[in-house]
Amino acid sequence: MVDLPRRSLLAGMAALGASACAKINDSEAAGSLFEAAEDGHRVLHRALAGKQGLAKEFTRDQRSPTFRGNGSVTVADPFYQDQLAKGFPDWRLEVKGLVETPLALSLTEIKSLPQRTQITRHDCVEGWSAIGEWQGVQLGHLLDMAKVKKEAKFIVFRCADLYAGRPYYESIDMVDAYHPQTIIAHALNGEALPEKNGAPYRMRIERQLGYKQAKYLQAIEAVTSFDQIGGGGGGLWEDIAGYQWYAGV
Ligand SMILES: Nc1nc2c(c(=O)[nH]1)N[C@H]1C(S)=C(S)[C@@H](COP(=O)(O)O)O[C@H]1N2
Ligand SMILES: [Mo]
Repeated sequence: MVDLPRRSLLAGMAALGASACAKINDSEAAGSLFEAAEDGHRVLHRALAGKQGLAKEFTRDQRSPTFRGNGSVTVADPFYQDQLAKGFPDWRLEVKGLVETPLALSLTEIKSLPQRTQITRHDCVEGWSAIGEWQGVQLGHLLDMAKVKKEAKFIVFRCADLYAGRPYYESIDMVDAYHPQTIIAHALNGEALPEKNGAPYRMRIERQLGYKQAKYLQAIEAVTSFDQIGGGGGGLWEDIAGYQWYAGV
């Protein structure tokens, strides 16, 4: 664990205590109490880990023999299936929203950018974990290429699949967006990303739980707020099951 000034940890704990107490007095605020606790979790997690603390990385021999597919394991869209069969020659990853230079990148272009490889553990809230080796480009690099505007507060990930009949999406803040282990992965264990794990790209945001790791990534959008996107919760699971938006591990 990163050594941190005791003051910031105490400040985090005070924020958690103060917001929780304020809400307990508010009898109709079950939802807000949940949010206050979540906010406290975020404050504490950041205080403990430091803004750029790294998730643990593993060795090659610690990798799981298989990395299961969970949630959507395929995309019904015929264009997707056609591209999958051909190796995604015409698939473009868009970087859009609050950027000065919108991008539409091919798989070849993504692979020609500086690469990062990381062996990390994925933790799903359903109660399983797996260790895999991911390779891809840092999200921060793409955001710099697109010249993300100062007013951007969140990055939204738009996916090609439907889950429970809705487009899968997720979002993170700018601290996680520029975290060195936040990459757009196109390879798993040295092979092209399999269909079940999100081909051609999936997010790896190593300080966050499984449902934040958006698969079948189609577009990256910089926004000031996600209130008007999907159900307004910042992600599909946040919308349909009340999962926490800040899912720090
Ligand atoms: N597009 C998309 N991304 C997704 C999901 C999904 O259903 N669709 N499921 C999430 C959940 S709950 C988990 S645990 C992981 C599963 O990743 P895996 O299929 O590589 O194991 O992907 C996450 N990202
Ligand atoms: Mo999950």
